[in-house]
Amino acid sequence: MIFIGEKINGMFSTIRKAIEERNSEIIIKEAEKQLEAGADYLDVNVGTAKDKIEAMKWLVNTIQQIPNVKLCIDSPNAEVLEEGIKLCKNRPFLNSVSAEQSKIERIMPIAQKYNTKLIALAISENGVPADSDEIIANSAIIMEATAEYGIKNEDLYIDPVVLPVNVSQDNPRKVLTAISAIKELDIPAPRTIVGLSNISQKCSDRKIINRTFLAMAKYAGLDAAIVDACDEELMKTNLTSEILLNQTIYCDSFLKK
Ligand code: THG
Repeated sequence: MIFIGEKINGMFSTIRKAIEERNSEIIIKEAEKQLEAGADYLDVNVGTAKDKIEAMKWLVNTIQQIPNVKLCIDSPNAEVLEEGIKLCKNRPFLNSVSAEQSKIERIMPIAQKYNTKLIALAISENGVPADSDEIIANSAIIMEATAEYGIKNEDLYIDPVVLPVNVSQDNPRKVLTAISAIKELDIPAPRTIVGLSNISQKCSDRKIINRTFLAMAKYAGLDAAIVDACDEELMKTNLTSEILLNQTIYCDSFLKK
């Protein structure tokens, strides 16, 4: 399972302020905290920053003061994505393309040119999918395009798009069904990813919702997740799930990883 730490995101007020003030100390501290907690990659999203390209370049360079850090460059804007990716020393995730033709044409060439791993949202011109069949249909559109651009299934991470359970209670089950189905679309299968914390936005008892859904999604075949890596109980849920799914060998110290 690949974990991508979610915290370097202008959506968080402390990070938004740190980006505005170009306060590298706060950014590096937040990055290191996530890495120590077990994040494999760090999501980098400038949020609503004014000059998004300059903000992204500054963020990437700042975080890369940490040796060997791996990044997931997150933006809806192709130019912001490309400028961030250009600066990455290790092979990054590009987050994200979608099944929309305009996104495919603009963003897949960037993934191809810089040989990134690619996250693709299962969103089409019709918006967020209404059901698991539509997630799968959008995944097929994405896979046809990645095949054209020579992007391997092993480097493609399809995101079925997780919505908050308080506004869309039937979404989690649709996402779980879609994750299993996506893994059957080709051999080798494309990979799957979710933004885990989306599921509990504006809910109470957020963390138990996140943890429970992670366990369920892992059974469905989830390969990667953008998460709050600093939630220790979430990381324990992950290790326990891997024991119960017989993906790691049980030993009495299975939580002491
Ligand atoms: N898929 C992909 N990328 C993504 C997402 C996704 N990137 C962004 C997001 N979703 C994943 N990252 C977060 C980061 C924070 C939160 C949720 C997902 C979050 N933030 C608090 C909130 O909205 O309530 C902010 C709280 C605060 O301000 O402190 O929950 O789905 N590919």
